[in-house]
Amino acid sequence: MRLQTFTAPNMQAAIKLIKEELGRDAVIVATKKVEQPDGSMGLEITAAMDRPITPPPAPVAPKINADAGVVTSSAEQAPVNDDFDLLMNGHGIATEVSERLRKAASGLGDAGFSHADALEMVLGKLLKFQHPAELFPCGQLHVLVGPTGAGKTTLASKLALSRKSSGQSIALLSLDDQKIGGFEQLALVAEALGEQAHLIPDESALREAAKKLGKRQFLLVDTPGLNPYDQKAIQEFAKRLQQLPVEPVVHLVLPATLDSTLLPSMPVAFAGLKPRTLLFTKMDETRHYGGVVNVAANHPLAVGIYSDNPQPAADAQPLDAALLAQKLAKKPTYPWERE
Ligand SMILES: Nc1nc2c(ncn2[C@@H]2O[C@H](COP(=O)(O)OP(=O)(O)O)[C@@H](O)[C@H]2O)c(=O)[nH]1
Ligand SMILES: [Mg+2]
Repeated sequence: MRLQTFTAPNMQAAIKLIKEELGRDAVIVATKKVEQPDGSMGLEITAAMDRPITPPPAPVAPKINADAGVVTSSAEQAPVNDDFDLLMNGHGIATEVSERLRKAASGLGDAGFSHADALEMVLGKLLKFQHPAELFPCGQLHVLVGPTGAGKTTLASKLALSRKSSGQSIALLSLDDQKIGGFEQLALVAEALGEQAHLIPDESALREAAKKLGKRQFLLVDTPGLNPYDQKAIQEFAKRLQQLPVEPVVHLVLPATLDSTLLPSMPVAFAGLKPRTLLFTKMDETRHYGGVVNVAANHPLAVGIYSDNPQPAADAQPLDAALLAQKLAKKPTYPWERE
C-alpha cells in the first residue's frame, strides 16, 4: 500500500486532488485540520492506494528505546520493518494479522506517522470499535457470557455501579445458580445501590422477577461460566437464553490473559449464544495484547470496554484504537522484568 498526504482548503478540493493524483481507487485513511500557507484553515488528508506510486524508499530501522521498551515516535522514524514484526510477534499477534498491520502501518510510516499513530489508524479500520454507550444501549437486556472465572460477575458489578451513578434505573439478574458465592457478590452490589438482584434458576423464577422489575433503563444478566470445549452445555445454555422475555444483547467476556492462539477461538466456541460484542477483562494481568487483537480482528464483534481491576467498585475502562495502539507500541514484558 502507498500513501500520500495532500493539503487542500476543503474536502471537495482534496477529493479532486486525490483523484487526479492517485486515481479513483484511492481511499482516505486520515484527515486533520491544518493552517495553510496563507494563514487560513485547511485540511491535511492522507490517502492510500494499493499500487505503488513511486519505488518504495530503502528501509531504515525504527528506533526502539530499550530502557523504556517503547518504540519511538519521532517524525523521522523509519518505515515499519523487521523490528515491527518482532514487536508484533512478541505480543503474540498471529502472522496473518501482523502481516495486515505491517502492510498498512508501513505505508503510514513512510508518510511520517509514528508507530503508535500508524497502529491507531490501522487498528481503527481493522477492529470494530464502539463507544461503551453504543455497546450497552438503554432499554435492552444485556447478558454477559463467557468461560469460568473470566470476570463476568465483577464486570456486571462495575457496569451496574457506573450506570447507577450516572442516574439510570437498573436491574440485576443472575442465571448463575452454580458458582458458590457468585450470586451473593452481585446481591451485595445491588444492595449497596439500593436495588435488588434476582437469582433466576428456572422459568418460574424469571416470571416472578419480571413482575417485580417494572421498567428499568439498564437490565443486566450475569451467567454461569461455560467450558468452551463443552458444546453440549453451551447449547443447553442457549435454550435458557431463549426463555428470556426479550431477545438479549449477548456480550462475550474474555480474559486478556488467555493464550493468544486460544482467544480467537472463543467466539467460535460461544457462537451458539450469538454474542454481539467482546469485553476484555484482566488487562492489568498481562503486557501481551496479541490475543486481544487476534480475536477482535478475526471476528466482526464490537469492542469498546475493558476491565483492569479485580475490584467490583472500580470502573470498567473504554477501549479505543488509540489506547490499544499505545499498549501494542510498548515492548511486551514478563512479570519478572522491570517496566
Ligand atoms: N486482576 C484482575 N482481576 C479480575 C478482573 N476482573 C475480575 N477479576 C478477578 O477474577 C476473579 C473471577 O472473577 P468473577 O467476576 O468471579 O468471574 P466469573 O466467574 O466470570 O463471574 C475474581 O477474583 C475477580 O476479582 C480484572 O479486570 N483484573
Ligand atoms: Mg460469576
